[in-house]
Amino acid sequence: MTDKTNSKTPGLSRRSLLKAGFAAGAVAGTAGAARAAGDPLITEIQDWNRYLGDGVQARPYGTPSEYEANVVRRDVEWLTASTESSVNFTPLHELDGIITPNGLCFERHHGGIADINPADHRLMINGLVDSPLVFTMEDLKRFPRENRVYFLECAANSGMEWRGSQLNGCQYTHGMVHCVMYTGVPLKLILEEAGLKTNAKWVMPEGADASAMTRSIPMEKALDDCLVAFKMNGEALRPEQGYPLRLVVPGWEGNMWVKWLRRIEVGDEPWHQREETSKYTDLLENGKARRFTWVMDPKSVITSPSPQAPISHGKGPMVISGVAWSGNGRIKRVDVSLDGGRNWKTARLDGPSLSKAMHRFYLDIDWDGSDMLIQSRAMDEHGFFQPTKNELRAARGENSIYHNNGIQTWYVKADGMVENVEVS
Ligand SMILES: Nc1nc2c(c(=O)[nH]1)N[C@H]1C(S)=C(S)[C@@H](COP(=O)(O)O)O[C@H]1N2
Ligand SMILES: [Mo]
Repeated sequence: MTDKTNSKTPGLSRRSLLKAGFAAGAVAGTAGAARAAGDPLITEIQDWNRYLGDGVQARPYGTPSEYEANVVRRDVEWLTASTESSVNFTPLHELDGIITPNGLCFERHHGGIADINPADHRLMINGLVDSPLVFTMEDLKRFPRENRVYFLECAANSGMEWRGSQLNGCQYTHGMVHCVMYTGVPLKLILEEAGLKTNAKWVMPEGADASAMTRSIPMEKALDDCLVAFKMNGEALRPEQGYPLRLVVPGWEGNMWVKWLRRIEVGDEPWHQREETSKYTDLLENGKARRFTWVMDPKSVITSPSPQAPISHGKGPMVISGVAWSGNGRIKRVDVSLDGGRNWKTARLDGPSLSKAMHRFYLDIDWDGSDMLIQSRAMDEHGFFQPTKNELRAARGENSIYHNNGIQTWYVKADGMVENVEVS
């Protein structure tokens, strides 16, 4: 290298620039841009600028920078008895935009991850059809296919919060949700291929995993927007997301999105499977249970600042950011409160606004450095909005685990640290 600035000992001119820089920095005060003037990271050539980097085949399948090693799915050990029937959580506090990267989509399985060679995978359609059929993966890829972005939320997301604020971080309180672009064949086309009998009113997808997950889905939904999907974000489904085939049931609770999809039975009434009777029902105060509560109602959460993403920069301009979604359609508006729900400001929705997909919102504020109780409240295009947690409890009692879409409160302290709290 001939460039003098790349020589080992910095020249006089650089040293004096450095001094001048420090002086300028001191005068300029706290503004971020001015601080850069005396920064050795600006005035000194760094190793990564000096030496060649890795070549093209160093990372045949790309992974994030080593500095992002903390951005991972995490579980809560005491929450479940085994790792095979368990859950981990999407690190929402580290993400932006509306798409969840494949390797960070939360996982929920009831019998571990099925390990399936796609060449050995089959999808059977039987029951009230003219001709029962069996498809290979290759057969399925010959049907016209679609690309759609949808959120998937487990009905148990925020389930721990029914009894008060518990887990300190939106990853744990709200991380049983992800949003990806699926490529798949409309379920309608596959059912039509088999030919539906006139009394065909329900379908029952079944998984090829050890739990053989089965749920009843009404025919109107099956013929509306369900997909038999084989790709997520452009590449094959991940094994933990149902490789090689999963059902996509837009806007409805995650449990119905059967992974490792091997069979769809067509019937004239629901099957009352375990997962729709003893589980995924909501026990009310009077001893009765709500059943078939399929749609995921509007919900939102502030992802930053949040307990895992405290404010580190002190008072001044900052961005409050979060996500909102609704199983009914698009999010129309998100309001943000800085004072525990007394006053509300309308947040800025940014990025694509797609039906039954995640929406990103921002509120750009000038923080005066005092305590805040921050909340977000989503409203969808049909006018449904998020209730407070106490409104939810008044309507449904406190026996529930599922379908908690109550407004979340984060207590932001003057030092920037954040805690999960509830306001009454
Ligand atoms: N075959 C099968 N499908 C399944 C499950 C399962 O255990 N087995 N879990 C369900 C539940 S409860 C949820 S919330 C979603 C989770 O999807 P994910 O693991 O892609 O996040 O898959 C659903 N589909
Ligand atoms: Mo779930």
